[in-house]
Order: sequence, then structure tokens, then C-alpha cells
Amino acid sequence: MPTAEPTIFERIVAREIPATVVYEDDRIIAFEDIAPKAPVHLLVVPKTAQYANVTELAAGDPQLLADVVAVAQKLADRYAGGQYRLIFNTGHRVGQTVFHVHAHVLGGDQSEGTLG
Ligand code: DGP
Repeated sequence: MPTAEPTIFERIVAREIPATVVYEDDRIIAFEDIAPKAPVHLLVVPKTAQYANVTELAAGDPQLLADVVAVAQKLADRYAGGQYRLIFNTGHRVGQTVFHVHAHVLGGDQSEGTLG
């Protein structure tokens, strides 16, 4: 079976390109977004490249989705006083650019930035 070009997030998981990693376990990695849209802007990413978006992840591995949410909460507790927005862009028309499921964790003063 032909293999697709690895996504940028697979290359971060493989340490082929650098990132500021703030959390990692056997199935999930989290790192700072390269273009932050809020004072705290982290990406929580399942290491598997199997799922392009949150709908696929929810259908294919609901426990992994629950674990992504738990990691988001843990990171928000650590970096954003426990208050945060959790965003899964789904589809290029709403701004999804990396088709490897990931959660944006946005914290800090909401007036300082939005995803757009
Ligand atoms: P989305 O638009 O939902 O597909 O979000 C993709 C995010 O990934 C976007 O906010 C920018 C971030 N991003 C893209 N390339 C890199 C990279 O090489 N390193 C890091 N840390 N973040 C990246």
C-alpha cells in the first residue's frame, strides 16, 4: 500500500523537526503552536496519523479522544489557570491546514486573540 507524505505533526513526533514539547506519553504529544493566537496556545496531538479530524478520532478511538481532552485540561491547569478553549478545526474552509487530528488549547485573556 502506498504511504502518504508524512504530516508536519508526524515529523514532530519523529523529532525530524523541532518543537517546544510540553507533554508526551506513548500515544499523545503536546507542543506550542508555531503561530500562537492566544497567550497560551498549545496543540495536543495523537501520535498516530490514522485520524485526519476529531470525527474520525471519535469514531475510531473514543478513549484516545478522551485522553486528548484530559491532557488538554492538565496543560490548561498548568499554563492557563484551568480556563481554556478547546478547538478542533475540521475542514479546510474553517482553517484546518494539518490533516492529522489535533486540539488547539487556547488560554489567557480571550480579547488578546482568536483563531481565524
Ligand atoms: P489547523 O489550522 O487547525 O490545522 O492548525 C494547525 C496548527 O499547526 C496551526 O495553528 C499552526 C501549527 N503549525 C503548523 N506547522 C507547525 C510547526 O512546524 N510547528 C508547530 N509547533 N506548529 C505548527
